[in-house]
Amino acid sequence: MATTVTDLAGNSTIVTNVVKIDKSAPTLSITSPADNSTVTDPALIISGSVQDNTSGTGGSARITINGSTVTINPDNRFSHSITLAEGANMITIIATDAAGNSSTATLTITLLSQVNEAPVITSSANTTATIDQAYEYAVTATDVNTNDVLTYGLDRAPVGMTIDPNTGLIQWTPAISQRGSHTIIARAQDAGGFSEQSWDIIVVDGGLALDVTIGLEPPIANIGETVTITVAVENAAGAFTRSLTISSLTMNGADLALDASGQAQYTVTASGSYELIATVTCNHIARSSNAA
Ligand SMILES: [Ca+2]
Ligand SMILES: [Ca+2]
Repeated sequence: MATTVTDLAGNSTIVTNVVKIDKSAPTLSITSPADNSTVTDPALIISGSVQDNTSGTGGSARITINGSTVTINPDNRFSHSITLAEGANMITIIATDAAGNSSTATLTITLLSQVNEAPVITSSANTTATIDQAYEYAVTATDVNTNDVLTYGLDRAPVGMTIDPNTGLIQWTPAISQRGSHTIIARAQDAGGFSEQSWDIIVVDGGLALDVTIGLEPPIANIGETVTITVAVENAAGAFTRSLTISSLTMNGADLALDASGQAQYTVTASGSYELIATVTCNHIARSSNAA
């Protein structure tokens, strides 16, 4: 900028004055904490650094955090402690230089509850189980007090069901006598309390329905002829037993011995019709089949 100065006598001189205009905002960086952090301690230290194009520590910048002025160290770093309220806290850090240029950083930091609150079960239970097959369900829970150690238990459970107190893993192999509905109540707890989850498990038979058929060879026989009777079993789960009775006008439910392959021989001694009843018992289902 050049200015001409003239006195009353008309003498003049030119005065030169150089004015630098600072248009650069300070560079503000936050080292800690990370934005959107969740913390458990209400005392929070905010640290970072500031650079400006003007000379000196931090250039000519000054820092405020939520309106409070913060000291800038000779290495351009700053560190400032604030006290958080429970829940979400908005923190505004502003660096402003002498020319009024500013940079702003904002942080949202969430302070967790300081009260020891009970854990909350968040998992969904498996609601079906099969006789003789392993049922598993891992109960999982969350706790607002992030460092709490949780333990798990069963407040109501069928015979044989267990839960790992440390992991929450429920294990059970339903017995045949446990077919049907069972109500389970699991809990997750710590020193702050507990929460429960209740659900029903339906225990069903596995696999396909048992199928029993009686075969006759020949299907029609003359007196004195021997008939081979075969009791065939399909879809039995595991071991099974089978038995056979024969009835006629003159005979009321005589046993016919079956061999290991389910066959019996019967020699016809009188004319008429015969009723054969095969009974099959297996681990899961007992059912009869008739053939005349
Ligand atoms: Ca500047
Ligand atoms: Ca807790």
